[in-house]
Amino acid sequence: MTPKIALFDAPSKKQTCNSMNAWRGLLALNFKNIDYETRWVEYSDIKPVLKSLFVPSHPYLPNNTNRLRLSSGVPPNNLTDGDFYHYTIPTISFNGEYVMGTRKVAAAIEAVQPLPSLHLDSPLIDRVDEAVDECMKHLGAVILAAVRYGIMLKELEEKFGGESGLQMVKEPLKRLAGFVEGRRGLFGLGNFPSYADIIVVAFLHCWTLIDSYERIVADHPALARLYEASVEWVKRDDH
Ligand SMILES: N[C@@H](CCC(=O)N[C@@H](CS)C(=O)NCC(=O)O)C(=O)O
Repeated sequence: MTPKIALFDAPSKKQTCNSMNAWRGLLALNFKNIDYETRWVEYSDIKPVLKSLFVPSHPYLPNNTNRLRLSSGVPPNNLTDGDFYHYTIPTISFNGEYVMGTRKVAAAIEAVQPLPSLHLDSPLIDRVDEAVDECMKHLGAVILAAVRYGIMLKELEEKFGGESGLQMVKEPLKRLAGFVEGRRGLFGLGNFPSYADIIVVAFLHCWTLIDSYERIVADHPALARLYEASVEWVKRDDH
């Protein structure tokens, strides 16, 4: 029998999953139809809660730190302790063990139940991850404003004007769509889904949370088709 897994996640205002990183873990669990329960932890409590559970700490860079530092002229290898999260979500626990970090969580889920496979050895994963990171460099703060404070993208645009993050994200978004366009099937690897698709779907799903999904996929029907094909994995998001 599959052991019961707990997924540590930070809740949106509606007590549903809103973090793109946590969604990767959640989608992997849903994809494999593995039972789990969510442990909600507010962002400010991630470190104290995981520390109190003796989760081994690990220095994780927030998704796009290296690229942000490069674009601001700060060498990426000049990182200080403060640049890292030492406790992050997603974290999962099963059989009394804790696993933290998106890739390690995916590997642990794959080990718990190997089929259907996430195809974690696919080189597509790094390429997709990199394109999503690039998008999040421009759009991450917008998602955060919406899910944490309920301020929607349209409101931000009306209030502050300026060049929309959506304009700046055109190139990496095109790259992302390129990974699924023109394949034999709906998915990055063709006819069967893999973790690379989960990374894309987690990203796209964040945009449904802030009512801007249509704007993100407008020019990229292949991304819309991937999201629609993945709708079963997206259903469970709140327990
Ligand atoms: N690179 C990490 C990034 C995970 C991450 O950035 N998680 C955020 C939430 S989306 C987090 O836990 N932040 C810790 C905090 O806000 O204290 C991974 O792959 O797991």
